[in-house]
Amino acid sequence: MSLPILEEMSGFLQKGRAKNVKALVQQALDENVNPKEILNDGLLSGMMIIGEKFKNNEVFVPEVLVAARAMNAGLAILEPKLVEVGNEPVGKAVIGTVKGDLHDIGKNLVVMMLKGAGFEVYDEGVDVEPEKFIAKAEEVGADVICMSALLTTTMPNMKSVIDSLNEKGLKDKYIVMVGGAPVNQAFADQIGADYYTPDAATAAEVAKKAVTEKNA
Ligand code: B1M
Repeated sequence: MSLPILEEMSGFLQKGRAKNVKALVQQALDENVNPKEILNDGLLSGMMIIGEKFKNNEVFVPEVLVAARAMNAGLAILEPKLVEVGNEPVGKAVIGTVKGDLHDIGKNLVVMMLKGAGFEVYDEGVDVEPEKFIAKAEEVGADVICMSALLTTTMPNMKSVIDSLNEKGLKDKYIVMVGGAPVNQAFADQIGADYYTPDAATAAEVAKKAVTEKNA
């Protein structure tokens, strides 16, 4: 059983009430509720319920969209508490959701965790063209390229980025990481990604370890 305030937050999130979600996240923080508990039991739990209803045709795209907006609004309030930004710069990461894909909640979580791990993060947003990942990485001198995909139909666009890196002779220059609900280790191996991680916190841990090892 989660705290009543978190259940209320989850309910508002499901209704897409961004203002109420933001206010409750702030209230929960003021009441010293653990930020991870707020994320998991207040925000993500609401999103999971919406996802299940979406799958069962009980709610449709507009409802999911407003719920996602409320989720992102809550995340923005939570971010400074969730992420104690490391003082030591670790490296640079370019991140985005791949071409054709508009899902950004998981990607936004990875951004936060990477920042927390000490990365300078260049967030290219959603629906990112393969060449844009590469151009940005070249421009800023990135160490890591991170790609997120939530649709089985957009996962192949991760391969396009890796293929293009190989064609340009740039693959070894970057650590390429992939993730998102339909992605798994077998797919990552198949397309030649360096790392697959199942969640945002692990993504940041693995990115930090990989960059440190590469630069050692
Ligand atoms: Co969409 N959607 N959606 N949707 N949506 C899913 C993904 C779906 C599974 C729902 C379902 O049918 N059950 C389904 C995909 C089916 C499939 O391909 N297998 C689906 C569909 C079909 C669609 C549309 C096609 C629907 C339509 O139009 N008919 C459409 C596509 C639009 C497009 O992208 N071109 C669509 C649209 C949308 C909205 C725009 C309405 C909205 C997105 C809004 C937004 O993101 N701002 C939306 C949402 C919200 C969802 C669900 C409900 C929730 C996704 C989410 O945010 N989860 C989703 C159902 C579900 O997942 N249960 C669904 C929470 C988030 C924290 O999890 O992103 O998985 P996730 O991130 C996790 C890990 O995966 C990981 O870290 C996070 C946890 O720490 N991770 C990484 C993510 N990226 C990573 C990268 C890494 C490492 C880890 O390294 C680089």
